[in-house]
Amino acid sequence: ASQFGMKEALEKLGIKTINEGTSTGTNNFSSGEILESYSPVDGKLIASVKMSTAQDYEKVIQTAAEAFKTFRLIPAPQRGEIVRQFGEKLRQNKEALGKLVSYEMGKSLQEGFGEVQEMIDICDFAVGLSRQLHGLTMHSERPGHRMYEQYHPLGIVGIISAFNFPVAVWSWNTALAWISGDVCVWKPSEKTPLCGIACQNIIAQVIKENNLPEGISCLINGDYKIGELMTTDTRIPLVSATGSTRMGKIVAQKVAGRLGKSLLELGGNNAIIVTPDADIKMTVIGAVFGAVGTAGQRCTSTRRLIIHESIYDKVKDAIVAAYKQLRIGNPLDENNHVGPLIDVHAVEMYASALNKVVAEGGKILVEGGVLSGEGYESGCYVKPAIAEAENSFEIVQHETFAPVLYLLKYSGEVDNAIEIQNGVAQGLSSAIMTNNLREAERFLSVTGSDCGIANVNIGTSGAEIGGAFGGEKETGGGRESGSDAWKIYMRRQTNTINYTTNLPLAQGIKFDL
Ligand code: UN1
Repeated sequence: ASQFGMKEALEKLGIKTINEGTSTGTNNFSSGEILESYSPVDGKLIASVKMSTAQDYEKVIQTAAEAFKTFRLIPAPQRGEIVRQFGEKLRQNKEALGKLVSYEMGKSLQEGFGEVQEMIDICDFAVGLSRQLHGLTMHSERPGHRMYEQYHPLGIVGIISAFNFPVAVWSWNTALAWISGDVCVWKPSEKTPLCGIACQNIIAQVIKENNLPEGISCLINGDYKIGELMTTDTRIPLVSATGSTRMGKIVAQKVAGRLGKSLLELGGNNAIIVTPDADIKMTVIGAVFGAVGTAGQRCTSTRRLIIHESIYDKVKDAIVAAYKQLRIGNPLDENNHVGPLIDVHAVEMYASALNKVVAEGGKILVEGGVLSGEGYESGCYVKPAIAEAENSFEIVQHETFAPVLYLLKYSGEVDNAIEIQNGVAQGLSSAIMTNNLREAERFLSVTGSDCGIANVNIGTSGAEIGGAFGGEKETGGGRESGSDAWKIYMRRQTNTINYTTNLPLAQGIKFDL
């Protein structure tokens, strides 16, 4: 792991050969088995992590619960100051952490840095928000009464995150949870445990420097079984989970079974509608980055292009030509556009999707394939592929976490394209490329896109942190990050205060003693 100053990056982030996977800020409790983290970039072992046992988990939850008792008493703007310091530390560690993200997960170095930038951005957002956690005041129907609502801290927030955004998604949750007065327990993906260790090391410094209670930020590492402890634990009022729809359905049912709250960010099947009025140059950039960025492993990746028949061939030719320019290889080398998939299992899913689309009658326009030879030793590098398909194909209805783009054709009005776009089980992100105001407004209207994110003249991925992030239908319905997403991290209380010497009842009810 000596390439591109990786050794220095790991040192700066406090990554050792064997790391403690169970941590409550500065103390470690790990007593489980060893989890090895191999890089999809070169197939080499980066470092190992001691996983958490059920007993370790119990210690973590007790420490978190203890920390909550004092952390909730710290005024919100002072909690904001902690998040501000965390953002500063992220700025100082941006290069190292971005590199680790790129090396452990496989996304391009630029995207690794971009992910850390998202963390910094959410910290800035949360700092301002820490002075604005306000509810409303209402007019009471009774004289001499006042009504208002306030938001109180919720408690322990459980965070289950995915490999594809191994650091940012955690920070979207923690930055808001911390200013809200909550404490967090994080289970990172087993595929990117070192990113979890690195983040925990950074926040642990902030916690220590501020003499804050142990347990504001806790880390557990392990497989789904350790995650399951969180979903069934009544001491965790909110579980925020990012990952597949399959995983989300299990988490949702477990958490709902105890009437807990869950925040779900699940699969997408995101499309760009390309209308006759689209700017073709912009369409190509948006579609190609959307489809091959992060090697197609964003939940917001572009999976389908829905192109009007009148410009179909033109758009198809331009996109196919752009794919010929793509350089696939080591993501730490900034000359490359596309890095590896996360592991060989993901490669199998990719290959099987390509077989399926052909079996269902699709036509391959840009051939896929697994790359081998020098620089591709990890076996995780694949060629981004394009297939002509029908929206009704089983495989098109399915989210394949890989760079496979389906071209679909529509005719007539934009409504027909919207129908195709909405005709999937998922509802995360969507976009339209058009210079026609009527089409754009139609797409954004009540009969338009049914997704949580609907963009005009930009692609489906790359959301800014200022907006609420999430989607409908099988995407799970949760909203993270900006806007008023903070509200789920707090409990709302309605207060009615009587400042008279009488006790009138609401709804005019008389009750004389
Ligand atoms: C995800 O893929 O889980 O919109 C999150 C984007 C990023 C976040 C993606 N800001 O592409």
